[in-house]
Amino acid sequence: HAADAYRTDLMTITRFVLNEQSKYPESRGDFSILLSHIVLGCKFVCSAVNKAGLAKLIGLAGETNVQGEEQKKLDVLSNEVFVKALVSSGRTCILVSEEDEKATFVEKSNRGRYCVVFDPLDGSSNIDCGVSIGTIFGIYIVKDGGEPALDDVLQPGKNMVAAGYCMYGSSCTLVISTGGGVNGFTLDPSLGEFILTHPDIKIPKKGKIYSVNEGNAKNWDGPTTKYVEKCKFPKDGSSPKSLRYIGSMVADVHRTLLYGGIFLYPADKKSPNGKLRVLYEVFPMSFLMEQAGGQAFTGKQRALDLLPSDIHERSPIFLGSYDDVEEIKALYAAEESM
Ligand code: P6P
Repeated sequence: HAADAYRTDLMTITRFVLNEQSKYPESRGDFSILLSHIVLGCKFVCSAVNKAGLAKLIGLAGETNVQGEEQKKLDVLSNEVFVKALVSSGRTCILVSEEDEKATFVEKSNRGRYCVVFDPLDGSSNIDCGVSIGTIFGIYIVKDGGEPALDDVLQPGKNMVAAGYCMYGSSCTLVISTGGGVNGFTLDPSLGEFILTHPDIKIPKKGKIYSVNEGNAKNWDGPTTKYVEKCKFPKDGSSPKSLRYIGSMVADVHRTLLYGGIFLYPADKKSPNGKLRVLYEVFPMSFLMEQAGGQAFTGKQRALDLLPSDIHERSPIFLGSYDDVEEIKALYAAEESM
């Protein structure tokens, strides 16, 4: 049974992806090589995050990133590690990082077919208090012919070939989809390997949790206000939903994926496009939710249909259990028809 399999028949992420890729006879193993470099980055960040308190890596590096936020040393470190790992894989041609204003175009001699969009350390404002943080990534294949250009990464999320996140918490968990469902792997530090621990994750069709920053309630629009009201004061006699909000997207989304419910970062009067970034927060998490049987909505459309025009563009996002997202879609549709 599972314990024996764990001891003798280790399903590592490398082996798992090789199995997946063997379904595509034309695949040349490039994706597996790319993924092994992403995994290397995650292992490094996991180790650095765990040692942060000891190594005094915590605290401001004094620099600010393109978002104008104070960068913590771990942000800087994580970004550098991922960029170097991805370039050295020889399988990438464009990189977009939350930490870098401009996209990185890999020089010709070391180029591959993949474009990786990533947030190397999302939720970094939580580093100092030990709340789980994470790396989020999405992968596109460069459009045919021609020199790599920005429109190779300004594609709708539905064109991603893979997406995932690595959560640095009580354990280091990597959740990924290559289009055939969602699987979770946990790092065994004694082996230095990610082992399959959450095969074929499916999100419950409906959940009992809503996850939103209620502190923004004053600025919400009508449908969001109505929906949250419904969560707290259900009119159909059902029990109110519980509120769980960690303020670290990877942690909030991971709980939503496993337990069900809905995660919301709505637009508001102050931020008409919400706060979360399309390419490396909204798209990867929406991709995973759909692959796990849930859905993701921007308030106007299916999140993965969105066509971004800027690499750091933001969008409102409502994602999670299929039925819960349906409810907020109905409220926005009703508003549309008024
Ligand atoms: P707020 C963290 O800074 C982050 O980018 C996401 O990880 C998280 O979901 C969101 O911002 C939290 O934002 O405005 O609720 O603090």
